[in-house]
Amino acid sequence: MSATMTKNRYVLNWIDEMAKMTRPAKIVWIDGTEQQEEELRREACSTGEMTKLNQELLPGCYLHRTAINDVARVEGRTFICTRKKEDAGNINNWIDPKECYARLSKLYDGAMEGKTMYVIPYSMGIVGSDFAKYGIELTDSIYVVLNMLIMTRVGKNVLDALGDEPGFIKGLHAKAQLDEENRYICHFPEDNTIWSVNSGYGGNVLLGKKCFALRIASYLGRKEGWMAEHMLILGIEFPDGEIKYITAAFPSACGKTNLAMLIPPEFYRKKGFKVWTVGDDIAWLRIGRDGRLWAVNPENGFFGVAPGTNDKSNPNALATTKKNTIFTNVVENLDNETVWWEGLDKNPPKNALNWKGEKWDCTDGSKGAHPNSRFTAMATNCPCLSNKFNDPAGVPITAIVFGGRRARTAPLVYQSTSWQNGTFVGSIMASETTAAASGAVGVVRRDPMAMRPFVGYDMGDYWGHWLDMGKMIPNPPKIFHVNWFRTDDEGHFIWPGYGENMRVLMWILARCEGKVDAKKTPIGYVPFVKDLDLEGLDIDEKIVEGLLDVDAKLWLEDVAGIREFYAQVGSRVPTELYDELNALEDRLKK
Ligand code: OXD
Ligand code: MN
Repeated sequence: MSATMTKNRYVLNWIDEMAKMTRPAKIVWIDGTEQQEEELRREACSTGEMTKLNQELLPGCYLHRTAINDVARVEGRTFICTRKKEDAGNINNWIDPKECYARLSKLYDGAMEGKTMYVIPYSMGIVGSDFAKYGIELTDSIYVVLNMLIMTRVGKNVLDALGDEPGFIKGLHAKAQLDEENRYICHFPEDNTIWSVNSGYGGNVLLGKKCFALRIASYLGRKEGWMAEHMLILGIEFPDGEIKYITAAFPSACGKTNLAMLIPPEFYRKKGFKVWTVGDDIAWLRIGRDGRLWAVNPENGFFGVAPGTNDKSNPNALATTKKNTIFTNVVENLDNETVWWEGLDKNPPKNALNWKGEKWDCTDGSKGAHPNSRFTAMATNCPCLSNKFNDPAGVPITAIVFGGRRARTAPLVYQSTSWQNGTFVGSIMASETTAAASGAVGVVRRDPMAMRPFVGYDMGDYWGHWLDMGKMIPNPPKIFHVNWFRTDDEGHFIWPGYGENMRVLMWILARCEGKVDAKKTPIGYVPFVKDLDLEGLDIDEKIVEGLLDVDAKLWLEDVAGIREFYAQVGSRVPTELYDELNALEDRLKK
């Protein structure tokens, strides 16, 4: 056993117990030093777990391929194991914790024989800050260690900050046989515990991210009076230097990273506007002493979707991936040891391996990169990283934006009429599914607050917590909904999206400041076209009118879908949300 880095008996006893079950040949503590990280990279390359890329073109960059059956989050195999089934709710999968521990113990039994168990002490949030929460992940995967070193703050200082306390999240991960039938991503929120087995894919195994910073943290947030949300955080700097911050929740693979790193259209840039990224996936929100809602990004890196990332869609993300990045399931260009993915450019490599590691012929119509292929990149390499990224206080939030991928119903943007109505707007979010989770792609499903796969307790209680927070925040952000994805009859996106989304964000901020009027519709406030800044954009005002249109017939169909969904969520849906739904239906019928 390598030297321990703490005397905390809760930590040591737990590691002992887990090691007795998994029986690793040795235990290595991850200290966060560059020297240890480099040794691990070397070892991963020697076993083929990673491939070193061209160090002149992509310094510090590596490629990894997952198993072919292990390429996305597996919601069907993800469980919330509360003692009472009702506390996990109808939307989550549930197993009784005792039964789950017993079932998984069998899968973990001897799973690390002949292998190393790595002990990763990590912090979500800035070590020592009010927002920070600590975790320890035990894993037999160097890939996991190297990703966690990018995505979280790792090292001995985490254990020092924890001291002798028991308050850390206990995460156990073993790859085992990568057996799909026995893949489990299990959360025990009442025990601060996460057990993950038989997967090696990021969202299932980087336990600080979805498992801790969303599922366990949402549970803790309800208990402790704060919120953990699937939201990006960005700042818009005005020419006078003032910066206003927005959080936005979109379902997985719907452009959160692109919006977070948006480059303003030229005419805004010329006036001196800038956009700064605080986070691209997760926000932890607390009420500040000034009565506003403040947000931090608890992560330290980006685990972004590679396909579609290019120097037009997201030049900042692309620049971020040029060094110290781990690519997963992208194309390997054998001529110059670089990487490629669909949508990077129009020059797929001729001499290449696809994401499965097979020789790839880019003319045969097959995809080279997996649609959910990823980059794991350091936040500090991002050219537009906010100087508040490392500020322990976080940033004050002016507006919360919800968004989905909807071909028709939702207009380009609308504003809710109150916090309660905004909570309702979040609760009825719907989106067409993407490749970020296994299953069919392009099917509309309800994804409230983009948290359907990530709430660590009953969804109705979660909405109740939103309503309670609204009562506690003296000066709450205003709540909006956007939809960049309306399509025309041929299925083409109508709104240009990407950097042009800034125009919508500017309307949102103007509304927050009471600077512009809006049209009251049955669903909320919609912009007058004249108030959307369309300068320099080649789009007919009539088309923009169309994007803002609220079709009562489609919305009434949606109301029926919402009723079904609320019924599925069950008895804990707050009555306030039914009041909102009934009132919406009445307004639509008028
Ligand atoms: C992600 C996801 O990886 O939401 O962020 O799947
Ligand atoms: Mn996400």
